[in-house]
Amino acid sequence: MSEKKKILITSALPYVNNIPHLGNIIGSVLSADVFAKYCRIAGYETMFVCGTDEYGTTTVTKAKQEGLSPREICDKYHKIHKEIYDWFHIDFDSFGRTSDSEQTQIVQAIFRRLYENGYITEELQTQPYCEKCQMFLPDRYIEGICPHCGYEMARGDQCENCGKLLDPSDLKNPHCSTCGSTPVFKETKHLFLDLEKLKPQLENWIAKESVNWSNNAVKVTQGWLEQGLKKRCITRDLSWGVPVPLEGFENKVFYVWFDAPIGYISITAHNCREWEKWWKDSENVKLYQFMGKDNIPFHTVLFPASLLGTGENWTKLSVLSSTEYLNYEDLKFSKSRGTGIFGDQAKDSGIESDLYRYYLMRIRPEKNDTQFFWNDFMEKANGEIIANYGNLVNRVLQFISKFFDAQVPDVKKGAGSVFEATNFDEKIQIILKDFETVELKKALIDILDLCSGGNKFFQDNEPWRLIKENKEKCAAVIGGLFGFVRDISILLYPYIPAAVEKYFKSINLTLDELKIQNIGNYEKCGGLRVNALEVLFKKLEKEQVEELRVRFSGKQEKDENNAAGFDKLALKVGKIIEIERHPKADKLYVEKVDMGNGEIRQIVSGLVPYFSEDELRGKNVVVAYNLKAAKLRGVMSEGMILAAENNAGTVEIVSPDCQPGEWVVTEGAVPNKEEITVDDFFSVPLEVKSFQAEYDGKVLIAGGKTVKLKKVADGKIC
Ligand code: B3M
Ligand code: ZN
Repeated sequence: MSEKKKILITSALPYVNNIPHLGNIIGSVLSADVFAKYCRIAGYETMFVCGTDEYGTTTVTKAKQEGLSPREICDKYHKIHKEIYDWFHIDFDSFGRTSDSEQTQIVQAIFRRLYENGYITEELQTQPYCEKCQMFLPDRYIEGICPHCGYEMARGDQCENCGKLLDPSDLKNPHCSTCGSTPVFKETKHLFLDLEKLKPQLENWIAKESVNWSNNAVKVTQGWLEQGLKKRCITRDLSWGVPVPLEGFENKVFYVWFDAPIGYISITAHNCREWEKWWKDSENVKLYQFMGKDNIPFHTVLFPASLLGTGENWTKLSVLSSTEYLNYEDLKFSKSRGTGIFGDQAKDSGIESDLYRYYLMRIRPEKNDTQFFWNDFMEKANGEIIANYGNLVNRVLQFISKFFDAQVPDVKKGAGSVFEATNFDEKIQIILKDFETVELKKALIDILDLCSGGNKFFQDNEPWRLIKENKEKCAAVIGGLFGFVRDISILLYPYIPAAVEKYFKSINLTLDELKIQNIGNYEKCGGLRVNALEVLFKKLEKEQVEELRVRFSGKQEKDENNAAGFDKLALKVGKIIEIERHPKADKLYVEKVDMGNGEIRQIVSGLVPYFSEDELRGKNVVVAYNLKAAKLRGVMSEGMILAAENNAGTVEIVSPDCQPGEWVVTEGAVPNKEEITVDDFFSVPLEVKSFQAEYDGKVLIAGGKTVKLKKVADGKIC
């Protein structure tokens, strides 16, 4: 993988005040763990660091809510995090906390260097102050309209929609996210990291390193640079944080995103006296960082800028592996709504962690958002890892127990062996390359693909027949398969460590043998004794999965009632083919809409104030299809065209990207055949959230694709 010998791996530090859900887990800790496990068995000197991100306003708020001190809340949740990761078999070399004393020392030391080197400036800043809440509003606590993309709920620190970094004063129409009132802007003294001055160094560094970053990381970073690097405020009016070691700043702490990435360093230092051999040796250490996409710019711009500015030899990001989002049964994970599975619930679900690990890695959201579906989970767990790998292990070991006295025949690689039949050597090279380039989902798929070849070989060679006809040949077939399965197991270890450890135990190999370099080396195999095999995995049962799906699908009753609401509707995609002004009404158009399957409908709509005829002609629209036809100012209208509108009065036609004639539904819903009235229609609340059309938290789908808006981020549809 690298000229560099030492591999340093970090996964984004989870905020301490939340219980992580499966989406958080796949996004950073699990992906990083799979890679770390690979690095260890590949013989690299490896350090895998993570911990809880404990400072900042959210912690203070959470502590208030639970009637505890910030310290107590951190103690409580740190423990919960740790237990969850232990259950998932995440093996950190160091799992720490950003509130440890090493953090204060190292953050302050880095700050002092930046200060001495002239990269820190002091400025009077006008900052939003909420008079009702009586506090300066931290960036995340102020919401408003993003000046770049118009997203309505952009936070003061960053726009979730376009990813741009913001300053609270950039927001249009700002308001306090706690009480909703409009803040006043007051003066207060703050420290800034001078990114402008660091720009040449930073750009140089990015140009050199970004070749190893995932696509979304390169894009996000480029966006930042294009936006221009401005001075960035690194202090806050708060007491829960790393104190600012400068006169006049006694009541302030460092901004949590200034200190959090330094947490990787301090957490290493907390558990390892020689931490500098990891963090101050950029020549010999290669740093891999895993995170969800919303964390990218902090790792590609801010953190490196802080390190570069010290002028010291800090180890900096080399390979960045970021993920998109994981959704849950078409919904977003939501603690408050009880939607989705959270780490503690996975632990209590009765399903082994290996199966979660397998499924999550199998659907890892690498290029697009992906979805956790219970049925898919069951199909992939039972049908892939259990039916393919589990099955081959069983067949081979049982055969050896039964026909070879539980003693493994010699493993030979030559002609006629499973190795030849599956093109083993070549495939192994591909898989190792997948690992080295952190293509963790692809590696998994490639391993299972190779494994299927082993099953096919078993089947084709009919050892149950051979054992009677040609024992010697049978021994060769089975010996080869034994070696093959052992190697597949080594490769699968990073994904399903518990099962592979059980397997190693049953073939009487120690875990020291679990090494990539042993692949292809079968000296120790022939003659091994095979124990009775423990069950590697428990299959998922239909009833069990159904029960869990119901248990974790959020507020059931509410969903069912509301589902009846959506069931009233029949929404269909059409395309406007002709449009003219209503002869008698200023605000109305009369459109001819192609509804697919040769059907043309005439619809009257009140869109004149918002769109020109040219803007609408040829456009896809969603039509309320089962609406009772009615005359509007004397012209017959057979349906209604759906538009979205936000609070600011922006109107946008809902325009799915698919063929006319497609139904617009939520997962599992069936269009209604009965006619409905306009009142019925308006009683079903359709909304836009984060640019997606939704009904009660479920996204609308047309032609297999989520229905998305471009201008209206949040609002109503009618
Ligand atoms: N705690 C954000 C998050 O958990 C933040 C990451 C810090 S990484 C240094 O998504
Ligand atoms: Zn934006």
